[in-house]
Amino acid sequence: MSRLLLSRRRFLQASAAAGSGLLLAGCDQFDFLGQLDHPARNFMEQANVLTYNAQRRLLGEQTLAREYGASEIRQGQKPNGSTEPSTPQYVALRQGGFTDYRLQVTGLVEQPLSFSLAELRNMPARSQITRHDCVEGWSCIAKWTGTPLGPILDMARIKPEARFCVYHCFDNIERGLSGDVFYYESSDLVDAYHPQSILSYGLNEQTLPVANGAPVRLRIERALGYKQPKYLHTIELVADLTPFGRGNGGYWEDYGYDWYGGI
Ligand SMILES: Nc1nc2c(c(=O)[nH]1)N[C@H]1C(S)=C(S)[C@@H](COP(=O)(O)O)O[C@H]1N2
Ligand SMILES: [Mo]
Repeated sequence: MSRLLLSRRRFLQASAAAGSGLLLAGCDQFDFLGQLDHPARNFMEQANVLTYNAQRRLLGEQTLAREYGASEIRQGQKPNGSTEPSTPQYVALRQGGFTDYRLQVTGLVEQPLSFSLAELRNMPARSQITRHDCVEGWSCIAKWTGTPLGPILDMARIKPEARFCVYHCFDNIERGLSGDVFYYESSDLVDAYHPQSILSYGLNEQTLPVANGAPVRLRIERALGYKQPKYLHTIELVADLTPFGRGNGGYWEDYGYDWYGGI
């Protein structure tokens, strides 16, 4: 079912439940949406009456990825994939201690934004000890520190037609005769607004190392390793993922991995 479609009545019921301290039990109560010709679904497809912001606030708080204690951090975060981007742009930024780095928020927003690393570090921070699961079959528990993505998207004022964030990275993971292929990823807005989705600049109490994505990498804690883009430079709000890469929403998705990639 689509997690972004809710009728106003259902939404208000759910809001009241959330407001009174009741937890929403997953999506089960909205399961009628899975029935293709259900009148409620047909109604809702036409009646896009809610602001996306309000939906995301509510639904984004559904389930947290498990968090661990400090004693459960048993090893460093194993670097994987790109570990040392070699594009001139990245090399120059790195040599300058990332003082010229800017994170851009672009696309379907009323207010495009750009943040320096210092500005990101001065925003409200969150730390979380979580487990990173790579599809190659290894896991690491690590402490990630960063600023939540949701408030940044609010500052940019997302347009109603925006449905996904595309995360553009500095590393040319493939260098071919037909040009460079840069790592990219994407998520829906529920995952973007999830309280554990942070723009991470700290790892295990240290500055995020280059091998793990310096200066900024996104954590989307309910997703697998390949959904954790390193070397992030631009967050682009879009309505459609098909124009990017080969159209499947991410570098590894273009090789057949699942787009949602949940753990
Ligand atoms: N930009 C970029 N992000 C990336 C990758 C990459 O190669 N480039 N690899 C992904 C994969 S498959 C994994 S498992 C994790 C590895 O993160 P780590 O090096 O911090 O362990 O980053 C993900 N994000
Ligand atoms: Mo991975």
